[in-house]
Amino acid sequence: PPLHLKSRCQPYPGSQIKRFPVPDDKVDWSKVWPQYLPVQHTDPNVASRPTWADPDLGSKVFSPRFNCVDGAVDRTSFLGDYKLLQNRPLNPRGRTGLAGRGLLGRWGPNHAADPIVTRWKVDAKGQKVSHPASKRPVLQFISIKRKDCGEWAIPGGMVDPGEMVTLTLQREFSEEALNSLALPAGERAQTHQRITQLFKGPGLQVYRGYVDDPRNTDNAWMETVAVNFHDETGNSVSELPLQAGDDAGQVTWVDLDSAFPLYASHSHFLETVAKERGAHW
Ligand code: RP5
Ligand code: MG
Ligand code: MG
Repeated sequence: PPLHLKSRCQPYPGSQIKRFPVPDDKVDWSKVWPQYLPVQHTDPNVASRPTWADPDLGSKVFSPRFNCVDGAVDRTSFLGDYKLLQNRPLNPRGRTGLAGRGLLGRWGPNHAADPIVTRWKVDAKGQKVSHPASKRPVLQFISIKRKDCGEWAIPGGMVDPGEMVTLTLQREFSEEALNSLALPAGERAQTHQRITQLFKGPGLQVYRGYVDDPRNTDNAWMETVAVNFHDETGNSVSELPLQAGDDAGQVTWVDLDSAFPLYASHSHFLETVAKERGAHW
């Protein structure tokens, strides 16, 4: 499993706040560490109670049922039951140096979905391109450049309350890689049709679990389901009118390669795609 590294990044994203430094051997909660004094931080935007965020713990209007599907909000973790310390959910992967929710809306797990749309890389004659080092054919995936941090990433996003993950995968891909939210109604319908074809199959689930996301805190963390939608001939996906939208600043096809730096633990998901399909990594 990916290391708990980005979850300890300095400074905390969207702020100047320095996390309490956590050395590798103190990540695990089972290591007794009385000196540990995480910085408390909940982003002002999260605290202002947008629809996607929980109220503060301790607020009279908020009695979450942790480790349960709580109304429309899934508060269960793919890692099994998480512990609570003084009523706050504890990050199952360990200490991050920051308490509170930071930039995340939910206490405990924040569920996302990551659509990995792939095709084979081909030359001008339409022949598959093999990597000179590994001699394996190269896969390409549709990647977005995140506006928040400028890093390349899978065009994933949060599962809305009550939403089926299959829908989140298609919706986030449409919003971030096809800019569906900004398209005129006619074009939007056309895009929807095209994309429904691609996403109607089950896809290949390559990951389900914790994400080593820089926004993670001791009490709030990202989890995801990453699914690969592969177009063997490449014909239909190559025609998609790529246009960055919502939290994406750019969108393009990127070669799968272990050396290409990606957001959070996205590289780990792509490695599984490459291995499963016998591609270069
Ligand atoms: C990552 O954050 C997930 O893997 C997913 O790609 C993304 C969801 O957050 P937003 O893109 O909505 O910020 O942890
Ligand atoms: Mg999004
Ligand atoms: Mg997103």
